[in-house]
This record gives sequence, structure tokens and C-alpha cells, in this order.
Amino acid sequence: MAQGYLRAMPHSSPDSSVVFLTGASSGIGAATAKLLVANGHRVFATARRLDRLETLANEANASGPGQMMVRALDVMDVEAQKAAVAECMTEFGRIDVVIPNAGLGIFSNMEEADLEDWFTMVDVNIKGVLATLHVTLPHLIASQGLVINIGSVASRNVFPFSGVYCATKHAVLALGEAIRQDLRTKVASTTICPGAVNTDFIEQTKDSELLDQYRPNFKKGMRPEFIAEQALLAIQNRGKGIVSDITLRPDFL
Ligand code: NJP
Repeated sequence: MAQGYLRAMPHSSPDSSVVFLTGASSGIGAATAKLLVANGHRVFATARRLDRLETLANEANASGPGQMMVRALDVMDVEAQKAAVAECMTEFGRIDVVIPNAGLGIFSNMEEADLEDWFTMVDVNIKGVLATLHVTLPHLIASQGLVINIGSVASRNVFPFSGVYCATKHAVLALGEAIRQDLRTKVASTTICPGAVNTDFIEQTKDSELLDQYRPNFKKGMRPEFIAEQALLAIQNRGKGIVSDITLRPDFL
């Protein structure tokens, strides 16, 4: 259901945006899909785990007033992303907002890091985001749309044992700023930079000592719904102004 001050809109109102979202099967992406549908938006949601997407869509569509469609894909598969965009255009006819949210962090000591883990973070967090942006930009330009990138506090700072993750999130912030500058009159850009959020994110880390050390902080982190609210506000603010980047931190820090 729509929360508090966040106004619900009828499904086909002119204020109903079509949102292309990646990483929608859990955490921030799932919370964002739910909140946007509850506020009348039409969400084309992707991730690899189709069962989770379908459960989410069944729940969201049962309550409305917006609509959610899902498709399983790996963001590293460019052809699959193209097919998803084509399906979104067929079903919804436009794309107003793109949220390339899929991402992961595998924290480790640099000396002991697995090169494949570094490459996976670069592939998903940078190349996956680039693929999503590249396949959706023509439609965003046509709709004078909005990109909402999911950066991090790691977009501006470097934290221990997470250097490569930080490097990927620096790239995400840079890309958002590049869109703001290069496409200034055509596409708006907001980058949301959260600190710790209580999702499954930290569970990708394989080093059990680091996991034990970090897990409690993430458990005390922000609710993913708080991040979702910032995405909804960015959409609702169209016509008033753009928050080009925003940092969100847990109360406890
Ligand atoms: O994490 P999690 P979050 N292809 O693990 C998907 C950033 N962030 O919600 O494919 C396609 O619950 C995965 O789906 P699936 C973070 O960097 C977080 O916290 O089914 N999708 C799932 O839906 C990331 O950019 C924190 O496994 C892929 C989603 O990504 C974003 O927030 C702090 C995929 C991950 O959901 C969402 O992460 C911060 C692939 N190859 C930034 N690989 C935080 N939680 O503290 C993964 O500063 N996904």
C-alpha cells in the first residue's frame, strides 16, 4: 500500500510512469517495485530469480492501482536486456524512468581476493548498468525521461575490504553525472547513494570473518522501503526540479 504522504494515483492517469527496473527480486529493487505499483506506476521488473519476481508481481498486481510485469534476465546478457525493453515497449508503449538497480558487493582482503569476484562486480555493477542504460536511452530521450541510478556511500568514499566495490560505485555516480551533463535537455538524472541497507546484499561476501564483522551493521541498516521512497519522490518531483544526487545514511551512524 502507498505509505503516508506518498499519494496514490490511478493506473492510467497521465501521472502514471512506466518504469524499467533491474534487480527487482529482492531488497531495494523489490521494495521499489512494490511502492511504485502502489502509487499507480507501471513497472517492468527484471532479475534472474523469476519465482521471486512472480510472487512479487502477483502481490503487487492484486493491490494495484499500478501494474507490474516481470522478465527473468541477467543484466550481463545484453540481448536479453534488449528483448526485455522491446517487451516493455509492446506492453506499455513507453519508458519514462529507468532504475538500473541490480548490483552486488563481494568484500574481501585485497591480498586474498578472487579475481573472478572482482570481475563479477565490474560486470554487474558497471557493464550491467551500462547495458541497461544503452538499451533504454533512446526511449528515455523520446519520453524526456529520468534515470535513477543506485550508487552508494561507496560512490565517494573508499572503505576497507571493499575497494573494487567502491570503484564500481564511483563509476555509477560518474555515469549519473555524465547523463546530467551530456543529456541535460533530454533526460534527467538522479543518483541515490545509500549507506547500509538491511537487505541480502552482505550475504554475497564469502569471507566468513568479514561477514561476521559486517552483518550486524547491515542488519541495523536502513529499511529498503526508505530507499524506494526516494525513487518515488524523484518521479513525483518531475516538473518541479531534480535532486541530482542524494546520500542516505542510517540513523545509528
Ligand atoms: O541487494 P540484494 P540490495 N543480473 O542482494 C540482482 C546497492 N546498495 O537490494 O538476479 C540481474 O537484496 C538480484 O537479483 P537476482 C547495491 O550495490 C546496497 O541491497 O534474482 N540481476 C537482486 O534483485 C545494488 O546496486 C546497499 O539474484 C542481478 C539485486 O540485484 C542495489 O543497492 C548499500 C544480477 C540485489 O539485491 C541493490 O542491492 C549501498 C545479475 N547478474 C548500495 N546480480 C546495502 N544493501 O547496504 C544481482 O550503498 N542481481
